[in-house]
Amino acid sequence: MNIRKLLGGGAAVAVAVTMTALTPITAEAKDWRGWNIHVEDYPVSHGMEAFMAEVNEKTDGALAGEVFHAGVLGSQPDAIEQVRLGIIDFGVFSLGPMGQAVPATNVVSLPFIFKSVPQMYDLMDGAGGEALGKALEEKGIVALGYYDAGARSFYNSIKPVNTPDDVVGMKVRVMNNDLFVGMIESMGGNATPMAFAEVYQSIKTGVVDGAENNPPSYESTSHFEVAKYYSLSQHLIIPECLCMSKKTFDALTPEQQEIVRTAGKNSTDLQRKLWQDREAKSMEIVKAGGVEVNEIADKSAFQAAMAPVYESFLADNPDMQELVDLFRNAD
Ligand code: BDP
Repeated sequence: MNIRKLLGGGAAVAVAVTMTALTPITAEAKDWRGWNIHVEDYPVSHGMEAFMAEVNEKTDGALAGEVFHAGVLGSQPDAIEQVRLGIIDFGVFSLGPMGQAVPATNVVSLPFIFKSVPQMYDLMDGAGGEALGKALEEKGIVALGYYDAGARSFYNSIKPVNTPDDVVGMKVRVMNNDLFVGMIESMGGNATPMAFAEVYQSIKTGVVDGAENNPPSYESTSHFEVAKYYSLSQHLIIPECLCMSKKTFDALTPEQQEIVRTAGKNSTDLQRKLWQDREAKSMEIVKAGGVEVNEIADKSAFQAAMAPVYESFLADNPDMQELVDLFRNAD
């Protein structure tokens, strides 16, 4: 682990001086830090570890680093900024919170923008991912691949949600992005933006009634233990980005960049496979834990209730029309 990076600024100089005798500075300087919000046994975490291992192996150890799990390097919005600045070298970020830093990525936070997860893969591996990749790069982030985060659905501690009306008056935690506040308000609910790490306690103590997430996150955080109703609205399909700091990436040789890109692609393929298995396993775990799961076969009422989110997004961001159409009009 790179002690100088952890300590930052002034203290780093003192440490560097005492450490030069022990470690060559050049090798030390290439130690990357990877930010991850999830626990160690999670598809994202395994994907990131595989990425780092492949990079390390193919560069014969010239590029080394460590993945820090469970959000120990800080909150998601802070970590995004740190990757942009090159303080953290890489991370897997949901494009939900990414929208605050890179507005174009907000397009994939619009409810029901993708018709299905397979369609999301097609778009993100093609024109959609390319467009968002450019926008990310302009803000200092190199997108190495788009991970799967399934579809997000509502869960709460009070009752099953079958129609948008069931959300009226409900206190729902959302990720940090105004779009999600608008989404809950469009159904008459009360939205509370909150860090991922605080959700369990907040549901338990009744600060919020519930939240929304994909099955693996609902399960791995134990939210299912305090919110026993899981209603499969699947209103958001938000891909995640294996993101590298452009500062870190630009400092590599062309050969190393190639190795990093290939490892990013391979880790994406692995993560997507692991994701499918984990989703099924997570559903089994929550059901065995006493969760009442309800399907929502016809989602049109939710689509209609959430339509104002599009209107206000496009009214505020007319320049995004083309990008929205690219996603919305895809087959
Ligand atoms: C998970 C995402 C993670 C988010 C979290 C959340 O993988 O990046 O931080 O949801 O709801 O599905 O905050």
